[in-house]
Amino acid sequence: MALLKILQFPDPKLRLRAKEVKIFDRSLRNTCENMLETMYDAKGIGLAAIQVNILKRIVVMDLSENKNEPMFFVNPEIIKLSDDTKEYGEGCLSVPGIYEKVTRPNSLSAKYFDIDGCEHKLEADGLLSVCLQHEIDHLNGRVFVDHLSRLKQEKINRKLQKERKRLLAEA
Ligand code: GNR
Ligand code: NI
Repeated sequence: MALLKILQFPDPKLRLRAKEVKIFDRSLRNTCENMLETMYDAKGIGLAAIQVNILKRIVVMDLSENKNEPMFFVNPEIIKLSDDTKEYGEGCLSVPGIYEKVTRPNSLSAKYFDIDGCEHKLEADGLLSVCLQHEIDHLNGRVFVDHLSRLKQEKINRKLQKERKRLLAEA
């Protein structure tokens, strides 16, 4: 197992579209394990492969209290989003220190493959719905700040720039 480096917004690599997984083998299992370890280490509840510079449609997640219920979604696809929406305070491991309310469809149905290549269907609301939408956005080159107003985005960019300057001065 290995810890992977998490790309930081606004890295242009976070804007690419991840490619479908076609082969379900040991290497996929290995990638999933490393992603899970990286996610737990960073205290996140989800991680998309693109965030660790792997351009594949893979998502790992663990929404459990005791961090002992890992979930893997390969080639996840949203089938339907509800018309009703809900606001939820989101953060992202690729945008550290930024937390903002995002409005998204409240519930969804989706399909995905598990690690062994078996297809599953899923209905979700609550945190699973929020997190799946957040992660599938990543696979399509989107970041949660894209959902915010221009004004908020500019504020976030200024804050991140300031923070980077501070870190550079420190070094
Ligand atoms: O750790 C995370 N927490 C979180 C909180 C609210 C909505 C979405 C998330 S996902 C995020 C981890 C992450 O960046 N996944 O891409
Ligand atoms: Ni994220």
